[in-house]
Amino acid sequence: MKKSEFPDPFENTRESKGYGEMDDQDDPVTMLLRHKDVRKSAHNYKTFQSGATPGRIVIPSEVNIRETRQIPFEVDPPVHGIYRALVEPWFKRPLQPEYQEKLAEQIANIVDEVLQEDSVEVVTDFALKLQSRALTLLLNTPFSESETWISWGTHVFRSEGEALDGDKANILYNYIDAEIERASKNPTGDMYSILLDSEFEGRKLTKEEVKGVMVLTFAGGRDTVINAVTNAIAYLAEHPESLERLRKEPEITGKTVEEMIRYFSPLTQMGRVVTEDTFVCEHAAKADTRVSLCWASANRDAKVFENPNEIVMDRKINPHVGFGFSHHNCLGATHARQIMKILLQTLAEKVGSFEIFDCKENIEDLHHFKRKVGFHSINMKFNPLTK
Ligand code: HEM
Ligand code: EMZ
Repeated sequence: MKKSEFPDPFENTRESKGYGEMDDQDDPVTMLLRHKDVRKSAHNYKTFQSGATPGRIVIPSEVNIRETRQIPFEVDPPVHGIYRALVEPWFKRPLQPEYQEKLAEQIANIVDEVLQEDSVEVVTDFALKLQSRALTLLLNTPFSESETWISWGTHVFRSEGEALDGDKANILYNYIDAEIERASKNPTGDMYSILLDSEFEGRKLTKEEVKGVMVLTFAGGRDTVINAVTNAIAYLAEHPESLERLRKEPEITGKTVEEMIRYFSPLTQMGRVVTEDTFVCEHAAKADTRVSLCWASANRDAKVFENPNEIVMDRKINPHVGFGFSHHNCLGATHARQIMKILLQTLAEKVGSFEIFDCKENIEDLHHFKRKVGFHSINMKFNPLTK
């Protein structure tokens, strides 16, 4: 099997039953696997809520390592909409040309750096660096902060071999607390200062609310972006004809980004807490149990996507749910899409070919399902394009 192939572990169960079951720290999860059910349930916040105990909708559950409610992620309508409207303009800044120019410069620099190397470990020396540096643009903080974030590794709550790491989480919380104190004493134009100055129903946001937005911004956009970047590079390494196509038909780049997000589905699933006894796929789901919206499975549903297990670079109709669906759809998607688009353009412009030496796959263990979501490491060489 190719290194850049990501098999669909959900196919049989999705087609035969529509739901899967997994255990997670003695709080089991019923996983919704079909595109239609995932979209319908994402919309139905009254029965499937996000605003449960902080951390519970995440799989693996973060209730033991987190008390701060992530905003607007762990809030339901109608209050969700008020918070969301507050932060949305900030998250749309990646649409501005100046933002894109700075991002393009960062990406060009990092590609130029790896073109000099005989061997590059893409996860740490490329994707993590790129994600951290780009985040300084989203937060509007000094570039030098990215050095600190790089030192935290690829996930802010998890370490390799340990599903949840409380000590690691505390590093992030302490850092954010200190940044909020700094910004409240000496406001700048950064995200902390802007949030501290925002109004929610006639009062200023509290520090705890600001922390809730910031924890989410650090956690939600980290391994997802790292996996999207790494997997895209692995794919182009094994499909030189696709890299060539991006050079010849740059106008398809936006569609290719969407298709890669569908195929790789960097966020496998997200949970909801059931508020009343109900049924999913004729299966009883009791109040106060969890269901999950399995984006990764929905994105391979053959009822919706022709050739679901292939990357069709210019797929015309692509209603993927890789960035979620309905009111909680990904706020970071504007930023993530720009990263991916500029990355593909830059690679097409500067890289002639890649050679993969070896890799260690990152396989999520979802009880009955084992899902490849990315790589722990992948060593390769980037060869320059010679004109
Ligand atoms: C929500 C995926 C990057 C911030 C979501 C959701 C998904 C998702 C599936 C929906 C969660 C739900 O319904 O419960 C992804 C993927 C990414 C990515 C695949 C990269 C390829 C980012 C980045 C940021 C971010 C870069 C910010 C730095 C958020 C936030 C929400 C969210 C704030 C919650 C929105 C709300 O509740 O209204 N993301 N995400 N994400 N994501 Fe992302
Ligand atoms: C949470 C989540 C957000 C969670 C939209 O997804 O991403 C996960 O990686 C984090 O662990 O805390 O932020």
